[in-house]
Amino acid sequence: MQRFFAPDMRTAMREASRMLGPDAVILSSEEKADGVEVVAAIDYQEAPSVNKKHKKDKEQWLTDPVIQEMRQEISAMRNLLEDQLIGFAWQGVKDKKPIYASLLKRLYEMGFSRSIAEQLLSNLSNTHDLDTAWQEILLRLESLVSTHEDDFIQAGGMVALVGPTGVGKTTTLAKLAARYVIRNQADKLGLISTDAYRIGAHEQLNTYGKILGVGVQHVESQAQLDEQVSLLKDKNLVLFDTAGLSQRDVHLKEQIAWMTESNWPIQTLLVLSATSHYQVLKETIKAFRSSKLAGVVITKVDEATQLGPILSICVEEQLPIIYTTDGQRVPEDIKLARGNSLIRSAVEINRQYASSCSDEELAYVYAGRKINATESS
Ligand SMILES: Nc1nc2c(ncn2[C@@H]2O[C@H](COP(=O)(O)OP(=O)(O)O)[C@@H](O)[C@H]2O)c(=O)[nH]1
Ligand SMILES: [Mg+2]
Repeated sequence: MQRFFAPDMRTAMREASRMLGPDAVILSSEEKADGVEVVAAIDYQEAPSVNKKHKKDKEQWLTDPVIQEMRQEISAMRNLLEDQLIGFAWQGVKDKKPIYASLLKRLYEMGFSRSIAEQLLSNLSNTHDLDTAWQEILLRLESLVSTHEDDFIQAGGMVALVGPTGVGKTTTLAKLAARYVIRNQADKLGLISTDAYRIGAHEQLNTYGKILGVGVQHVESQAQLDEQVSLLKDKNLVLFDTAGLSQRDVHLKEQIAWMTESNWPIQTLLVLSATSHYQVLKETIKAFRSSKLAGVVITKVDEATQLGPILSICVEEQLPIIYTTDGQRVPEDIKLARGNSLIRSAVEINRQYASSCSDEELAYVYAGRKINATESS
């Protein structure tokens, strides 16, 4: 630490900088009768300890019971105020734009995410008649939902079904295999399973294979996969069944890598259950994105109480829907996905289950806040 005296501040600082270097810090300055006195230093160590002291004081202060009680009260007041504002905002929409509010309510009740509902409602050409506006929304929805024109597997190639456990991958694979065999020769189809983890997985697929007269190869490593695929080179279509591990499972990545990092042009279809919640679907897609998804198969449409979540996610993630399944029967319960029939089902399912959102729930969804698991975005 050093003192510098100069006729003015600028000269004092220049002098401090000349003597102590560019890292010099001014600690204090004092006006004197005939100039300025500056105290400067380098590597000044006091600042961190001052910060430490402040931090300690703050910690003590925060644990003070009186302060804690005040914090809780402020937080409760804030929540109350927010609740009221959210309620006012929704009430305002209902008063000013009743048709818009009714349409939004319908879309939320069907399980559509906030962003899709807003997209569907923006710049409607008719907002005076509920039914006309609703028809326009359904047409818009149909144009947003992307599907595949042809029967995906009939083009041949290598197609793997991936997705979480229990969504219906093996059953769907059996349905697809049967669909293929009905229209083509059984000896042009190959079946490979990479599901080495679940007890009974082999038997399940072997049984379907036997019924169809198609052999099933089970592989447990990338090398075995390469070997088996090369043995099936004369097949027109090779379908891969995969283990449905949890989307957080490390084995999943390994198994996806066998296919995506192999030299074979394997296309993947992500199998998603229509009964899953929006957030689960979102997380699943994130986990399987690396497998370069060609599209989605939606299963268990027969068990779903809403189709909004799955349709929203497919639109948001720009994933075409290839097939839908609506039952356990092999091979009957599988269809080519079609936008208009999916939307008809979504409306019908909503009518059947008549899930109804309370005004409070709607107000929260409208505000983009979660009241409970009903919000999707
Ligand atoms: N209701 C219904 N059940 C299905 C459908 N698809 C598959 N399942 C059933 O879901 C369960 C799990 O199917 P599975 O194919 O083993 O799933 P994986 O673990 O993904 O291979 C089985 O009981 C299937 O019969 C469907 O579209 N609707
Ligand atoms: Mg399976």
